[in-house]
Amino acid sequence: MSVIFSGIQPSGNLTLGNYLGALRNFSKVQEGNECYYCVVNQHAITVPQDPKLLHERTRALAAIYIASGLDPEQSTLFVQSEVPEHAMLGWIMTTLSYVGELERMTQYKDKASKRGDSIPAGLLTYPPLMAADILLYQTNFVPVGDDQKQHLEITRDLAQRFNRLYGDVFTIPEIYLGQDGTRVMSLQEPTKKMSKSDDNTTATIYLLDTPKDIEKKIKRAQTDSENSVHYDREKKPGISNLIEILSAVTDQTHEQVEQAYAGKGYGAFKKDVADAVIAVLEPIQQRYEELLKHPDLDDILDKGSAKAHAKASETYEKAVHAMGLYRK
Ligand code: ATP
Ligand code: LTN
Repeated sequence: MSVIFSGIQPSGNLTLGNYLGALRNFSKVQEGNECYYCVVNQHAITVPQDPKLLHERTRALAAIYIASGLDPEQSTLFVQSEVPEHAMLGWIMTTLSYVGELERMTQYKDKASKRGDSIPAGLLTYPPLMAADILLYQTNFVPVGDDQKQHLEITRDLAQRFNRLYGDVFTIPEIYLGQDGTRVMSLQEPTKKMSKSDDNTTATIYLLDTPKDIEKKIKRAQTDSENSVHYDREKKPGISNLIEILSAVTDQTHEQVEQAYAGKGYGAFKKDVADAVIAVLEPIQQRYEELLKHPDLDDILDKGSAKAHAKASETYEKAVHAMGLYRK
């Protein structure tokens, strides 16, 4: 049995990228493992958030977790800010981090470049908080999209640094990318990743988009003029992205998709991609609506916090004792 930990920020409406790159793998690995899935609201506040929206999105994300297949009996679902050890160990990890290594993170560089002269310090210290999330649970595997590789590397470095200085306290975690490490790209600029914070909403399929919107967005997705469904990330990024999406939602290889559409044009292909995406998202949307209204959701999160807290505090105590950060 392995310990699995992952988190998503309640910082916007979830996308098909979040689902195929992360969420879907969460439920695939839950059986037979000890899993913790967290709504990382303290990471979300590394950029300004509207308080009311942040509150709503926190609950909504927990409902999406369950709607997309997480079973609260098998997995511990909780909200980061309800387990204070995350921020507490986050501070310790910050003290072990070097400014230079934090400044090299591509996510930091991307997000900081959009903030002019007022770069929140939390954007820089985001990785040590993420390391704390993972290390508190003695995690073996972290299912995330491949854009998080760098953050996983620094988490491993911090764990090793701590263990070298103060003795073996933390398990060294590994990234879990799933079978193909799907990275869903923007429908409008297919060399960029599909992102929930993209201003151009036609570039992004949201998990809660209506079937009509999904159809429209896929129909308008950028392709090329060849009219041949053929996988080539470099030369045909738009079509390759759609092939990847169809492969992922129908559990086929790229080759199988290419074969099925040999001699067919983009019109028919796009229609099938849209239908396949809708077929995966509709049941998730139905369950989500039911859950959001149900009082069980808060019970699940209350129990999740208590369970997560029990494990997190055990690790935290070990860490502060190893460091001499205690009195009695
Ligand atoms: P933002 O775009 O606002 O920075 P995000 O969409 O990247 O946010 P996160 O909360 O940072 O969302 O990521 C949640 C999880 O979804 C992570 O594991 C991340 O790797 C994964 N993920 C996000 N976008 C994609 C994508 N386009 N393809 C595959 N996985 C993705
Ligand atoms: N940085 C992650 C979100 C995140 C996370 C974590 C993922 C915060 N803490 C711990 C896995 C484990 C992202 O997806 N942007």
